[in-house]
Amino acid sequence: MENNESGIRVRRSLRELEDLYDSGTPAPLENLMLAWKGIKELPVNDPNSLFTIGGYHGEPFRDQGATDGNYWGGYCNHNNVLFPTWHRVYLYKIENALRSIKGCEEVTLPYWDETEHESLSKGMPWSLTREQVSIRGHMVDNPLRSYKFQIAINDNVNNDNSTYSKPAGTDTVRYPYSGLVGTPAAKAKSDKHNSQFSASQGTNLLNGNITGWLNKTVSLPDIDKRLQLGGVHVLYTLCLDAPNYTVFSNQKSAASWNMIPSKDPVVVALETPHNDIHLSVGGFNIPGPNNPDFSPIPGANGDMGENDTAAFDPVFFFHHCNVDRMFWIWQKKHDFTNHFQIIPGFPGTNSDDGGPSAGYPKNEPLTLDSPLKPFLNSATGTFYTTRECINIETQLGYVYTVGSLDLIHWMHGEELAAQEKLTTNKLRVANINRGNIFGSFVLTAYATVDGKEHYIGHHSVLSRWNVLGCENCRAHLKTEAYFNLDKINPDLSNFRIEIIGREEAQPLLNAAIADNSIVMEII
Ligand SMILES: [Cu+2]
Repeated sequence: MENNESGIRVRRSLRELEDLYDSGTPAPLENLMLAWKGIKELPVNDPNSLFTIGGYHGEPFRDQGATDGNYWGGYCNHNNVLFPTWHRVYLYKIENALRSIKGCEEVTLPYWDETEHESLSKGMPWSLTREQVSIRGHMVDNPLRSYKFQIAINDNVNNDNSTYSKPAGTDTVRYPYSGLVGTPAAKAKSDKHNSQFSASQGTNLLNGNITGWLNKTVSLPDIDKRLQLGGVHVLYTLCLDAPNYTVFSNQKSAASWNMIPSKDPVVVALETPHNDIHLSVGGFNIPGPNNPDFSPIPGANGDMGENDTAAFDPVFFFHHCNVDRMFWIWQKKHDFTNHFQIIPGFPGTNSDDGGPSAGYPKNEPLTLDSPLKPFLNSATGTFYTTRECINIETQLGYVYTVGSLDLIHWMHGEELAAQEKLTTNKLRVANINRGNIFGSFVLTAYATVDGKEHYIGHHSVLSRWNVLGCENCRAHLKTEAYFNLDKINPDLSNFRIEIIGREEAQPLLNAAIADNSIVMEII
């Protein structure tokens, strides 16, 4: 049923399953929900349990990263060239786990099509937010809404003060709620914060925040429409133009590409809109003062907003499935469905760029043959590599239905080359030291035109709960952001940046801006 005639798994939009469910064919969505219920209930040491698989991404930390903030104790790769492929195999593993549940052998992982019309107008599919759902005639707690930690997660990283620990029985939460419960003081604060919202208010605020992030645009005619940055919809669209895998794959490489002197428009990495969705679901407000829906809720700290526990919230996998779909669309568009290269030595190709993650030594070059730990390929008995998951259909055996931003036919070769090339000045914001920043944050840029300040773009960084006191982070986790200026007067005094982070980090962020250590220049 979820496989096509040739036995290839077909991953559909979650809303396709909802439509079937609402029109008398409930089985595909019901089976998906039963599969999720199944992996959530498996013992924590079962390799197919959500606790085990969700835990590969971040907490519970292992190796040096369990206590040493110089390492990342999770296996996930971010801010480096393994980001798209590590997560590609990760999704494949959870899909197999879902299919291990009795009666769910045909289930495939659906994607949350984040840029189709209904998402843009309503936010998350209802099947991810409804409190209770009917499965085979019984009302049950919706398995896709959250996960209750079966055992405690203990944050033992130096300087974290256990704030990010989660006692057994804690539920994952999303915006506007807070899941910081690691200390009695943090728990008391979160309980008070969370009691402000009923469940339906919470869902409405969440969807309002998500649609704000999705639809954010620049309303400044001085910037050509095609050069305007903006929210998730704009950024997913623009990332499809990234010219090669290295810069498409991650923010570190894209930033280094953007730094090369040229009048080319800003290149957007796939990781960038991906970060935005994490922050919108996890607890960051839409950037920008002129957004009509701007409703700051300080203290929101959902799991999706930091890498530590993001992958325990089921929505993580529906989001990443869409990210993987966008990766495949980019591959089709650029004729990279069977091969692509990693530029040797380019920034973003070293294990230090993102962590290093669990199982990776410091200063190790990342290549098409780097192991994607801890995912074993049963055919070879060794860890999967990027080279083994380039073609989703021939190597992993799945395809996507045609969703938003996808086309049946993509222009190639001459047709593509004949397109008009755009040129622009860019604003570069650099020397933002993530070692001084507590958790994830959003940098927003504004330009003053005719006496009025306008949003011209933002840059989201998905991080870990705490990178303070991390020597390696100080050396390597410098963040940069770039913004297209087109016809805006490039006098630096016309621009202002703002960095919004966690409540606890805000004084440090304000200080960083005030002491002028952040570099701004026009290139
Ligand atoms: Cu992610």
